[in-house]
Amino acid sequence: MKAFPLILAVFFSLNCWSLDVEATPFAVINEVLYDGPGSDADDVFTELFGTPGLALDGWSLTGTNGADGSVYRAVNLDGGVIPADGIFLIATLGTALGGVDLSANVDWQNGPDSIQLMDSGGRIADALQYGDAGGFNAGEGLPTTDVGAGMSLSRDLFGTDTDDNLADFLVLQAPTPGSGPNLTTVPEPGSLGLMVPGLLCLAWLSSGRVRRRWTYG
Ligand SMILES: [Ca+2]
Ligand SMILES: [Ca+2]
Ligand SMILES: [Ca+2]
Repeated sequence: MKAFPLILAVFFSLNCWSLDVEATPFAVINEVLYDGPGSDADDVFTELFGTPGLALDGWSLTGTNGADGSVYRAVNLDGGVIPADGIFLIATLGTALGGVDLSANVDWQNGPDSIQLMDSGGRIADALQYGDAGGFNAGEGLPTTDVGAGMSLSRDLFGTDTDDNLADFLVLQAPTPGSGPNLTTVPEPGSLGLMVPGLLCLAWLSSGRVRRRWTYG
């Protein structure tokens, strides 16, 4: 490949990346374990993924009952701050887990139920429906799997959020509280892999339809 097109592609790829990282501060539900192998309380956890330094004052997590659509619990996140690695770990008081950022009752009902992340303005920043509750589904897109004891539901290594729970959440047999999933390989882009997103980014920027990758809801 000629050097100039490659340099151009890299330039616009990096430009796209800088748009991503400069996007509005955000937080999403990243990983949830709600059904422990024994009693749930010592195993369960909920991870948020978000912008480092984002203060969670006024934010909350709510659990919605898939049987009737009622909110059965609200967990106040006041005082929480998304740490440098972007992963905010919440576990119950007395948990066996280390590295907990906030102790709260995140022993959510075993599904089908849902969890909503509410921002400081009372808007739904993100939502996860696990198991199909039919007319009482309160997640995003299609519900993801209702997993068995000891397994978790997690976004990918990049916290990708397409607002479709079924597409976005993986079932982890080995949960990763406080860190990203143990994906062993992350494909490295070749020159074509850089060229294509670079050109797409150029077309995207030219169209004037700049949309942030991370949006609430
Ligand atoms: Ca539970
Ligand atoms: Ca979302
Ligand atoms: Ca994790």
